[in-house]
Amino acid sequence: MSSHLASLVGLCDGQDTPNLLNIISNSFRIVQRQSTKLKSQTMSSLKFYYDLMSQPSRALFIIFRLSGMQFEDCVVALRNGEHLTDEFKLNINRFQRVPCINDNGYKLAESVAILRYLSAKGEIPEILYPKYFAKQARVDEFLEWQHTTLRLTCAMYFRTIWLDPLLTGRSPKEDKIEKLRMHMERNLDIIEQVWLAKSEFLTGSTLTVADIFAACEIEQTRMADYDVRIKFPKIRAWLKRVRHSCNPHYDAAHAFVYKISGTGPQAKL
Ligand SMILES: N[C@@H](CCC(=O)N[C@@H](CS)C(=O)NCC(=O)O)C(=O)O
Repeated sequence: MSSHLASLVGLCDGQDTPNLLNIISNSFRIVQRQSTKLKSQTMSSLKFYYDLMSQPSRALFIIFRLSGMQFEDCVVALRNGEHLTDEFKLNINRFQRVPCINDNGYKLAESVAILRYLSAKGEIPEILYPKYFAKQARVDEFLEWQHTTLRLTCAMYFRTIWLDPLLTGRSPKEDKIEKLRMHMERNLDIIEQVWLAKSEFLTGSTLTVADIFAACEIEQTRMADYDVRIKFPKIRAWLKRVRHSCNPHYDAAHAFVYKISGTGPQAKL
């Protein structure tokens, strides 16, 4: 068990916490072993700092792998507080978050900025992030929209129901859960009714980075035992298409999420 997480757990009295933490630690060991294997195959001047527990990290991980990009795998264990050190702040990311990159000395944070930077460098295939301005703007429209809507509400739901109780040993009140669920479902409904109204993917007939960012946010709610498939049949079918289009990288990125939630990609939650 990590010392950072263990010290947080020292503050709480939840009965199930140690077991859950063991599962988490074991899962991370497996994912990290896979990452280390990858590292030896992909030494390059682009360093990619990420944690597969983080939704935007997973999105970039999938996009980089689909793009066939060479990058050096730099796993940052958020659970150990590795991003909270002065060294990380000074040398890796002054905002102390993941994902971030160091491209031959050029440091950059913020997943969408990283995506646009690498696209401008010609690293991201046009099919995933279009170059034609009107098509690109449609994908950008989604990327701008999602921050304060889909991402915010799914992340709050996950955090309140899964992460905070793990760290504090206290469960959220029912009315709070209900309110967060309503906010999240309002945005899931917009995905279903607006973004997926006329097309197979969010911004058209083919997969783009918009779908990958969105899917990674929605997948996170599995860990809070939320089954998006029950109320949202279009999202259910779309998630299958996204996974199919991105695999094997989608499942590699979500191995930890599947493990923690106890749900494989095919499973009903
Ligand atoms: N807007 C940022 C979000 C980055 C972010 O919030 N990362 C989280 C993980 S999903 C993080 O590093 N959290 C660490 C912390 O807050 O201490 C992006 O899209 O890259």
